[in-house]
Amino acid sequence: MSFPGTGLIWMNGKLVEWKDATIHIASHVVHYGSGVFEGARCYATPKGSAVFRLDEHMVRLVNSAKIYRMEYPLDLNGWRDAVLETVRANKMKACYIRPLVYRGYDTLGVNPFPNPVNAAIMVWEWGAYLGADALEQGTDVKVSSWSRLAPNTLPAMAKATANYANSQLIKMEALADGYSEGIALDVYGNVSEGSGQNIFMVRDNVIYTPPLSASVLGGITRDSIVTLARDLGYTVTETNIPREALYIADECFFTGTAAEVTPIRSIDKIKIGSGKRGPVTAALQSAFFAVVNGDVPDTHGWLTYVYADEAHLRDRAQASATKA
Ligand code: PPE
Repeated sequence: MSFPGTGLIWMNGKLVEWKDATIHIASHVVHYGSGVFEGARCYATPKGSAVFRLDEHMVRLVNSAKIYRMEYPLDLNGWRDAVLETVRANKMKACYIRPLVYRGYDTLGVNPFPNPVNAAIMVWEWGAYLGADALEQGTDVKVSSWSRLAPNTLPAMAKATANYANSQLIKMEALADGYSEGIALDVYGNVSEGSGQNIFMVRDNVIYTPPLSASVLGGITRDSIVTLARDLGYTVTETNIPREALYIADECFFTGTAAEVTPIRSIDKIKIGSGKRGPVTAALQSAFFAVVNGDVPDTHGWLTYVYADEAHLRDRAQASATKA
């Protein structure tokens, strides 16, 4: 994926041309990784374009900023409106959405406080993260020699730009060794997550994923898959997973906004299950894509329609009626 280089980017409340959306090299974020961000997706549904779990993404953004003591003058409604405005301004049908809150330009030195807190929202078309083939055939990955963030070093629950230095080490090692992605363990040796995805395994029809205490990001796709799996009657358990449990699992898969639901067919050159997308993964993939593409009723109230507020309100009302 490379950028088309056109379109409008939201910067501190103004929509500016792609080429003009620049910041100064002395900005704090460039030197010290002082930024937090989000990644959400807007899908084209039969009722119009809809952002998947917009509110949950914006809550996580606000919480990431809170952890890093960044104050930005937008509340949840403000963020929601800004994202929708940016998607609309770019007339996007389906896109990836990247809001970013960062420390800007005033003074260098580790102390971030003198610098202004700025924000931007970019949208662009981003296809299948690990390739369209991977969604069907599965992908080949390795366990990384890099561990995920240790507790009390960098906060894994914050989606901070700084965390992605660790992600890049994991990803580069995997690519250099001929794999598409790496799975990092936590510092205790339990399975944590991919460089930009949560991980699940299936054994004897039970679904397992590591808990938040295993240094994982609280993925919104992860939460959606747990919910959809339970809707389908599966037992889902959040528990520490030893590395070798992955090797002998029936199925493994990644989840993430960018990666969506990607089957894993081998780990460290060990075939997982049949070495193909397994039936549970396939069922969850179908359930996930049916919801995001608007092919089934939005019973959880996960879709925010971009261009037609009526459809959005109707679906919300339906969801709360179903829950009640
Ligand atoms: N763990 C990490 C480390 C992570 O970066 C992501 C998302 C997830 C788990 C899954 O979270 P969620 O998207 O809420 O289900 N990674 C984002 C950025 C990927 C990138 O390359 O940039 C994403 O998927 O949008």
